[in-house]
Amino acid sequence: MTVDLLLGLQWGDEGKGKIVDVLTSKYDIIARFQGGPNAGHTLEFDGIKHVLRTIPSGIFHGNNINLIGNGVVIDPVVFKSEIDGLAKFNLDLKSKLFISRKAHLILPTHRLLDAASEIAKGKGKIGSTLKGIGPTYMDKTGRNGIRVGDIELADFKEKYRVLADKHESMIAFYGVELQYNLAELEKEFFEAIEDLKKLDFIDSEEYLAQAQKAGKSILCEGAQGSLLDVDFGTYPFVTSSNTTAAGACTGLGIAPNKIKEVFGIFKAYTTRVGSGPFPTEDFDEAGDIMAKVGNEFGSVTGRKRRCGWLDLVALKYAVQINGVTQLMMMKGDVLSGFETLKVCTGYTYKGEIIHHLPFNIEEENITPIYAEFKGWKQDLTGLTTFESLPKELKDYIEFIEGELEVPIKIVSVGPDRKQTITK
Ligand code: 2SA
Ligand code: MG
Repeated sequence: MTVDLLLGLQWGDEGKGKIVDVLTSKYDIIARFQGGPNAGHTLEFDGIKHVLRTIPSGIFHGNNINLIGNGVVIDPVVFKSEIDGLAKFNLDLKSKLFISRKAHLILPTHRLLDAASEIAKGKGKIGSTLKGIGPTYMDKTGRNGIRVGDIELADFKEKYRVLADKHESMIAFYGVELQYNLAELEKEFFEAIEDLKKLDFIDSEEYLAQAQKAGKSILCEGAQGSLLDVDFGTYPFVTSSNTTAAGACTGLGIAPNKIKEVFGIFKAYTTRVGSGPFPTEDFDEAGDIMAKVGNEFGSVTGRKRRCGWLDLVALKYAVQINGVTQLMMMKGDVLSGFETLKVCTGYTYKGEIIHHLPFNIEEENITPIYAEFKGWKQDLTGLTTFESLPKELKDYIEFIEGELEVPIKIVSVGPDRKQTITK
């Protein structure tokens, strides 16, 4: 029996989808524990590129079970399009994919509320993916939410009506201009609910408890990144769930002492999409090169990602909060060609040198302190062994491991499953 956990250590888009995909053959169950269709996990294999939103990244592998936990929020409409998109792969979804009855549903009006809230915030907007994530988690913690299990109950439509009507009055309260046809959105929603019902709803915490007793291995799959955690991220520019290790316990009902390995995924540089502080953001050529070579465009919204150098202060914080036991460095290949690489090892903050993330980070009050490294020219995308990596990259890796005090076990040098170097 093993329960391991995989999560992103930065602001999302670290390449979790690829690593889960590489690791899945080792696990019986892959379980998503938080977030919703604001995630976009990109998998590439056999020349095919596929983006998953709510469905765990183990879906393409053999016989493993994929589970959507209670901590996830599900938009039936997005989910339906995800299922439709998988049709060409001929997967037996009914036997491979289960949904927790306790997962909350994203209603069409949650999406509208998300949009209204962002418009009302104006310049201070979060840069939400507008998938209704925030309003759905608000209803969950406010004890007003509708859960997947409610679909099976006789009063589901009434519950829906009460909540949707309340949302409509809240949208009106925002007083912003928003064009929508609720009747159409609701038609689409209830059609998608019928599709959702074709899959099995389960009491997933019980299922996972039994699976552990039966000796099955479980990989918990995180979405977004640690710095978007609602408690520990760069609040309020965060998502509305716990993206850190604790989220796996509450989002699946797995006890903390059952979790063994915590795989922390990070990019060899840093990206962020949406608003909010990003101390090492590079507004010059380097940032542009990273965006271009790394193809840094959001898989959900298509937005260009902000890019910059690796921030070891932020990374150390994420390693600490999550109890990371193994690191995986993604997109090392994107850094090929730079004369010099920079790594942030501290900040100057209000005239002092600090080595932690302060409560109030704003671009104006924080200046990164950088260590510099010699770059390499070699193209890495065809390399298959750690020994064959350029010396400069090995030095870069060694420095990061020394600072974080956790070994880097995997170095990814391209999007394909095959472009994964194990150390
Ligand atoms: P929301 O939609 O309300 O949760 O947005 C709040 C903030 O969180 C950011 N956000 C993200 N940033 C990067 N990647 C995200 N998803 C990844 C992807 C998936 C992943 O799109 O590929 O790596 O798991 C994601 N989701 C939310 C958003 O930009 C706002 O700043
Ligand atoms: Mg992504």
